[in-house]
Amino acid sequence: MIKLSRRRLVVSGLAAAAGASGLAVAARLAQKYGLIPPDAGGIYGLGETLTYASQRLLTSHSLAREFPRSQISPRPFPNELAPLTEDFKRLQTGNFADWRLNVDGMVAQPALLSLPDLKSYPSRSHITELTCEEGWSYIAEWIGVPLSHVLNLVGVHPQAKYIVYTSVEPDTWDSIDMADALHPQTFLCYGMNGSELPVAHGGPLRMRLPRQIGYKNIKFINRLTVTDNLKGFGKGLGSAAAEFGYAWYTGI
Ligand SMILES: Nc1nc2c(c(=O)[nH]1)N[C@H]1C(S)=C(S)[C@@H](COP(=O)(O)O)O[C@H]1N2
Ligand SMILES: [Mo]
Repeated sequence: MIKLSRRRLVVSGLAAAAGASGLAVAARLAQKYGLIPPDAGGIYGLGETLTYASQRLLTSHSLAREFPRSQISPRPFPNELAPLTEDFKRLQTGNFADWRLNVDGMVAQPALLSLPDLKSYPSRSHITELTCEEGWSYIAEWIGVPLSHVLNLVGVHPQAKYIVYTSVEPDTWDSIDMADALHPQTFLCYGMNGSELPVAHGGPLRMRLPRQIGYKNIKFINRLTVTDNLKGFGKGLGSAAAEFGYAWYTGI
């Protein structure tokens, strides 16, 4: 409901700005201001564009809701897991001492970061809800390092527009724009409810992005690639999920 009325507001706002009416005008303006998501196209592309554009224009600085400690769900549940790879099991057996996060792409200093490296940076936490598109959700305290901290360390090129994050799980990757990447609640998350992040929830490291829906919160990430263009990744739609028809942008 809220999304619909926001969308209408933006459409009429953009159309009014152009002194004309109609979705095509809004779409042209969205394009002009860089508000086209990578999976736009086809029949539903316009809707995706307007959702993304309206969120970016109207809620670009807002925070996901945070909850008091008393609201933390007693039994957070992980969703179903694909079998973990042999490589991952080996790392797990070694308590992730040999695990590294590979940071590459449009950065001044590519980096291979260990878990102790990540934990040596200023840690932050928030108590937020993880919402699955299938209709369930739970609240947990998430602990990690803001993605912005790591991006500042490696020195992101000014032309960069997206961060692609890849899981050890085969064919599992996603991306976010710089607004979400630099958002204060976007974490490289290594802890949950006062403990290490359990493997079932994506340990040793997951993306935690409370402004977007569950499936953007990729588990077991081991690579971040900074880029100005998503065309070279998979089918160019910005995520593995988008290749199956899920929206790339899922702002909540
Ligand atoms: N690597 C990986 N990450 C993933 C998934 C997955 O299957 N594999 N599922 C996603 C979906 S659909 C949801 S709702 C959340 C669930 O997070 P949880 O298992 O920690 O509750 O993880 C997301 N991240
Ligand atoms: Mo999900």
